[in-house]
Amino acid sequence: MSEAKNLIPVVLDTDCWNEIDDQFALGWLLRRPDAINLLGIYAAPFHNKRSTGPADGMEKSYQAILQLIELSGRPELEERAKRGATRYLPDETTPVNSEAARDLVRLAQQASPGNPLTVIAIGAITNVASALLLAPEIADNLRVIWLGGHALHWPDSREFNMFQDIAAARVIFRKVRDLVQLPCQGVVSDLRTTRWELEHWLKGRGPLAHFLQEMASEDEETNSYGMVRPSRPELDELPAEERAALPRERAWSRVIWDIAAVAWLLCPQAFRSERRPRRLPGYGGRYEPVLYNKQKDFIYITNVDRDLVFTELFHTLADE
Ligand SMILES: [Ca+2]
Repeated sequence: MSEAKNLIPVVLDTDCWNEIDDQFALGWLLRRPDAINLLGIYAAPFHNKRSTGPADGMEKSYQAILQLIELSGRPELEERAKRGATRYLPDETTPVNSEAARDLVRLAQQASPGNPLTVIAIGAITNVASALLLAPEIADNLRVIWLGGHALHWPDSREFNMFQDIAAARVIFRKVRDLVQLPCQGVVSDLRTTRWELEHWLKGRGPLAHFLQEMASEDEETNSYGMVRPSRPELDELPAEERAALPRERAWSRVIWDIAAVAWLLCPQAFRSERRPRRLPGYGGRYEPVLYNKQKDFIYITNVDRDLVFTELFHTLADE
């Protein structure tokens, strides 16, 4: 029990099935029981081509969370996975009640401003906003690390996690005292990796690492970058006319966005940040003018060193 005193109490809020990056982030947390006390893993709603709507996206994310827990050999965490919202916030004052939101309220009520609960949020932030609307008194007991929106110098703020539920994002920016924002385009977009790097570090290096490598390699988006071509030895054996008919191979790399939020906690030396006055995410796809109130600043990430982050991530995911 004394060991638990040194662990960071964390919950993760994740749209785990929306693409391939959430699984890397969750896998990273699951592989650090020496540092993280993962108290809750919440499924967030999402709607893109991998779901038929927010409810379906949430359910698929819940199933993906359970799969990762199993692959990581941490069955004791299964009961900490919770289903989240089946819709986005209808407005900025009405919560979407869910098992996840209620669990977050419960855990946050056990925390305090001096010993806050860290919330890593890597999807539309509906569940966290709903908890704050259900129990406004928990606001000062949370430290929220959110991957959402774009950099302030980017032409707009129409980022997937943000635009799906702008009302929720505004609740977070208004109410959370201790807030870290990791902007996607312009900052986190530096976190690119390649097929070759993933194979080198993860292939055959344990069930979780191997799963993540295969998932990334077989993903439709990855293949759209030109990975459908045969590898070099197979290519050389093809008749010249078949080789000539293949599409031109492209260089490619891919951003693994969501690992940034975990890295902020476990690899802070990779980041530069500054305290800035808050600007609410606007409904028109831009940040609004500066909001001056008692919670007037937040931690805004300006740079990330991708080599430091991926070194830490790969060493953690792979069996040595
Ligand atoms: Ca995500």
